[in-house]
Amino acid sequence: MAETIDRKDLEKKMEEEGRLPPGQSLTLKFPILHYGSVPQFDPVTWRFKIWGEVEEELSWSWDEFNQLPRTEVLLDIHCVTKWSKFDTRWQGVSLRSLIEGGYIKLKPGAAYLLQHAEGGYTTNLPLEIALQDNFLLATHFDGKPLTPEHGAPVRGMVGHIPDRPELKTAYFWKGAKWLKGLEFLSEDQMGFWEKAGYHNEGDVWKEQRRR
Ligand SMILES: Nc1nc2c(c(=O)[nH]1)N[C@H]1C(S)=C(S)[C@@H](COP(=O)(O)O)O[C@H]1N2
Ligand SMILES: [Mo]
Repeated sequence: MAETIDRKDLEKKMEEEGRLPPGQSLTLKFPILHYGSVPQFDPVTWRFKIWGEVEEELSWSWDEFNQLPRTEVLLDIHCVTKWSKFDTRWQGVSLRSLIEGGYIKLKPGAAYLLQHAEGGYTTNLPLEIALQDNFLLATHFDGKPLTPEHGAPVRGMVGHIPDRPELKTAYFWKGAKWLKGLEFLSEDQMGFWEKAGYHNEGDVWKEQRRR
């Protein structure tokens, strides 16, 4: 089958370029993976909240969220269930730009981020990673608004940027779909899969799948 040949060839190319983490295989599809059901998005009642180690708690409406500075990033995404998707193009808001732009004022003790999603899903990252160029509050994939299944209207995104080996990359579960809140913490707190036995750091290059 032509598709199989394409997939294998591309996978080999990614491996040769050093872009295929250990134990991963390339997919041309875009799998949908989550725990629980897909929530409804109501742009009128939706709020995005920011709390914890911040000088001021925030609550943005969908209109307000859409006025934040925007950026685009190309990411290779790696799911712990072993599929990888390359050169995915995302648009949205960089967390670092919100801090640098004074939209969010962190307290000096802030060191970790806990993403809170609709339905109770959570996932944690150190700010060291959440403030890198490969973490995004994404609203669009490939120029189109996120579909409900992929996390509309906003999801956390973490992936690898080719030729940026200095950036740490975590598995894709560390980007919460249907993101509703960011909690800044002085001490690390495990999220949904982390508590269930997945690795707290989840570095794709170190193949940190489970604890
Ligand atoms: N809210 C929420 N976000 C989530 C999950 C989830 O169960 N709930 N699963 C994670 C996992 S394990 C993966 S691989 C990606 C899958 O994103 P996709 O369905 O857009 O491929 O979402 C992540 N974000
Ligand atoms: Mo995953």
